Amino acid sequence: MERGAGGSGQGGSQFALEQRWMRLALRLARLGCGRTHPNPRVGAVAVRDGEIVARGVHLHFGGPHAEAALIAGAPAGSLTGATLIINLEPCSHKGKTPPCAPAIVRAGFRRVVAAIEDPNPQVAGSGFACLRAAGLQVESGLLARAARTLNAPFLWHQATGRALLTAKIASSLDGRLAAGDGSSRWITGPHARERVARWRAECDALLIGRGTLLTDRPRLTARPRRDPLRALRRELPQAAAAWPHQPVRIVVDSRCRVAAEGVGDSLTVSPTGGPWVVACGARAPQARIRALEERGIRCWRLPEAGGGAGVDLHALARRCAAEGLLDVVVEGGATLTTALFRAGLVGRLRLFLAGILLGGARSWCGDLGVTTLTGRLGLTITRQERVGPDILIHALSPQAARLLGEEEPALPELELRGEGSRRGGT
Ligand code: AOF
Ligand code: ZN
Repeated sequence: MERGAGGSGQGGSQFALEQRWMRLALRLARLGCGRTHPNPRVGAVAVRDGEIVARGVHLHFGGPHAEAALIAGAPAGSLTGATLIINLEPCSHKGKTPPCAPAIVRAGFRRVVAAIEDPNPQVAGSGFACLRAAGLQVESGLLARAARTLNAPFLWHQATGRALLTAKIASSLDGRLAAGDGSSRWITGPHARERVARWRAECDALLIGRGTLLTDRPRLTARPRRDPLRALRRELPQAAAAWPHQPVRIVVDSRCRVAAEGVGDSLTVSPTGGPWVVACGARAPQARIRALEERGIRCWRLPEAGGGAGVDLHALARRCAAEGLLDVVVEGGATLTTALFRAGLVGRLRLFLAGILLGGARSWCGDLGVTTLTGRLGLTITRQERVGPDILIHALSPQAARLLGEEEPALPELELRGEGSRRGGT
């Protein structure tokens, strides 16, 4: 539930201020993107008498939680009677670090404003309960939607045990990825490419099919020109040194053919990026696996789907999560993307549309097994934006939409009744 829409007067201005502080907590949390997984992205702000007195962020996996970092860096006595604004419920369990809720009580806070509850079964409301039992005032729900979006991979993993796969596509207005001769550089403009570079710097891993590796030889490195969090990062030298983060590069190749085709060499000659992984099937020849591993490329041997369909993609999404990689961006090609949609594994879609028509057969989406309209795969379009000359559409699968509290897609017959008459329900 999103807290407190439509405040007014004294209460309203206090609410606007708290929203501003929560936005700062979310920006701080974003500094941890690509580094905290499989843990969540968490930022915190302490406020007393209307002033920010301390900030904290969870910067990397295994490191101090945002609350602990905040408390450690706060001036002596500054937290007595203060309010803690944080994008996730404080933890109450002892994991790699001590529990945060009792530390918040000891630090002298009077009130805690959180965005969302932590679904981790070790927490799941017990952090709030611990704070309340000690007499602190606790509220939850402020900017909940933004907080769920930021930690969508963590929430998805808690709910499904799998990595959250986001399909990224850059296509022509008629949904084509390339012209008839295969040329595809560049369909979208530099603004869209910069956006993709930032996603790469914030996700945990990139996933491509063997065909894309062979035809495009993508480097799959994060090379953004501008850092949207530059100002914050300057104040936190630890975060500055770590930017841009380089995601793990995963190639799906059921028989490990990249080893035989000499592509193994080109995998090792882009040292600026993250580690390469080849996700292969149980029947991949051992000699090829060894050849890749000798070059320092990891191979994940996965179960195979029936009927010679290659790697079991559910097993792949679970393996990513088991490796701690929760936020995985799929960068092509059409065969892999289609197979992932067919398997119901794509949680999010980010579709760039360029104002060009290419015609032909190279659509970004192949056969989904939909033979009649009622069998369609419904997505919830959550946002559309202009990115330079291109359009970017954000959409969620039904499962992701439910989890992230977004609306179900409107039914065509309801759309006819005019704007606003959408089917509700989460
Ligand atoms: C974080 N950072 O700032 C907060 C977290 O294994 P541990 O001890 O690091 O605990 C991880 C869990 O703690 C995590 O899954 C989440 O439920 C909770 N809160 N985690 O990594 C933080 N506040
Ligand atoms: Zn904690």
